[in-house]
Amino acid sequence: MNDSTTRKNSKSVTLSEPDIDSLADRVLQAQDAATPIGKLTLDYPDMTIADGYEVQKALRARWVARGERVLGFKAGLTSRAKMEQMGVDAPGFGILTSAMARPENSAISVTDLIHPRVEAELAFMMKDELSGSAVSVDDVLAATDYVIPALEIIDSRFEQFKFDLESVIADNCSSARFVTGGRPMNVDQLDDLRTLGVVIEKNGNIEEMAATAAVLNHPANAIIEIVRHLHAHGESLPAGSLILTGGVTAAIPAAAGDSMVARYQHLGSISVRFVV
Ligand code: 0L1
Ligand code: MG
Repeated sequence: MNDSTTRKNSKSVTLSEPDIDSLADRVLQAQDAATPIGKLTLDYPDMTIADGYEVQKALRARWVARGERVLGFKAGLTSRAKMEQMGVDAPGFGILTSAMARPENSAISVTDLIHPRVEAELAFMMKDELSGSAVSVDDVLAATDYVIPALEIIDSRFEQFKFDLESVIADNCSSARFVTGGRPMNVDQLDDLRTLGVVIEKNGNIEEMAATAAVLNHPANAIIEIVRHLHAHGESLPAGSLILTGGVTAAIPAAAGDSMVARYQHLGSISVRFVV
């Protein structure tokens, strides 16, 4: 095992509290000012994934202190296309807050963003709490109220969208905005959550297409990973959480003037447009 693998796998928190606070302030400032920064490992080369989650936790405390409500969680980097696009080999998890939610068909301002990209995802609304390290796909489906199409607008705060897992986790896995829409459905109304086709159009042209199995072979697996992650941090997944399970394809860059539509088999379509 080389040094970098050892570092990436490390579950130990190595940063001091003042360093965690200072990195959370650095990321928050970059998010609020829409100004890119260098990846955090340039200054903290020994930073671990556990450190990244500590910075994310400090970021969450800052959002909550200014009145944002935690609405749920996101899993990112859950499809092969996304992992290859970003050059990482494991999923990451983040928090969804009320400040990130936008209405369906809304105009998203790019002025508050650095270099937005769009991902089409399957979102789950949970009706029951899930906890522990041994949750199954059936457990996830039984605890799901409904599934619904979602578009996530990600916006890495790192220059040129270049980062490592430690840094991107500290940046809440690039979360920026998200939209849910289309037709919500109960899971028992759908034959198989793995075989739902998704076609993504940008400015009227088909840009990407995939089936929902692209996400960890079954999008419920993303929720299993989130529950395990929360369990490892002494938390559970509360009832009422919205979960974004990850982009089914590589993320698509967006600029002012662009419109995006994702069409989902059985679940309708969802769209956003981008303005200055
Ligand atoms: O939601 C995502 O898959 C994004 C995770 C972070 C990596 C990225 O910014 O592409
Ligand atoms: Mg995503």
